Amino acid sequence: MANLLEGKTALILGVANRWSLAWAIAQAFHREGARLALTYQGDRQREVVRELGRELGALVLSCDVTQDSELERLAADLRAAGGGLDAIVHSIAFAQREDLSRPFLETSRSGYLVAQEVSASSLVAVARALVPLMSGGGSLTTLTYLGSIRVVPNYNVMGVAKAALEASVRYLANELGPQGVRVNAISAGPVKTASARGIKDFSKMLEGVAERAPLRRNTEPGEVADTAVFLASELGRGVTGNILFVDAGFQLLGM
Ligand code: 0WE
Repeated sequence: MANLLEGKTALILGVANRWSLAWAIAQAFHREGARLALTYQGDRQREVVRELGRELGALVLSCDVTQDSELERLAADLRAAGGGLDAIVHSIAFAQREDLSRPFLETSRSGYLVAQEVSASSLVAVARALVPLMSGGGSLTTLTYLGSIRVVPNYNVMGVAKAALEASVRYLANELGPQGVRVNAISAGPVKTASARGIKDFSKMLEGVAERAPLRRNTEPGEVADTAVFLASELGRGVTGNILFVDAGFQLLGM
């Protein structure tokens, strides 16, 4: 594998730190010759992501994906920096911590809406603002999880948001296909990122998956990243509206 993304420009949303799946994807895109822009959210992440961006010669911009005005500014900044986009990776999710521990039945209206806004609605907003930069077609990829289609203890409101995200992938793929823009999701097995920190029994979950998954191990960030490369590259040209499992085979188990 070499230079599968030569000559392409990619935008990656959702790098928080070195453990982020978005960072593994950024490194793989860089390895394959892509020109990169990264976005981060909020002052707390600015210095970390600027430093990471420096390592890959990436343009680093701030963007809160719940604000259309920020997405419009991002689109304008990218146009100013030289125009086109060939690939977008959306690797963003959030639910209130208490909604990932108490019973799903106790999810508040506001907690439900926050999870939907940040984790699902943002994909549509990103597509609306940034697909206009994909004049030569392109690829939009998001990250999802098995909890969208099966009950995973405590995933709760995030499972509902990921279900909406996956349905959004299909509707966007259908509408954007005619302009050569493909839309897909990668359903990654659990990975110990900052998002997983503090989730009750997460280490036990990882052990349980590694024991039972057909490949008898957990998912590595680099495997998710290489699948994102495939989807963004010409190799993925026939794939749209799909949810690709990169999970050591765990999803196929019934018992
Ligand atoms: O999508 C995710 C993580 C989503 C997530 C995690 C947090 C923790 C900190 C969204 N919002 C927050 N908000 C916080 O305040 N995953 C696929 C990882 C994950 O999270 C889980 C999992 C798995 C797997 C939560 C409960 C059960 C399983």
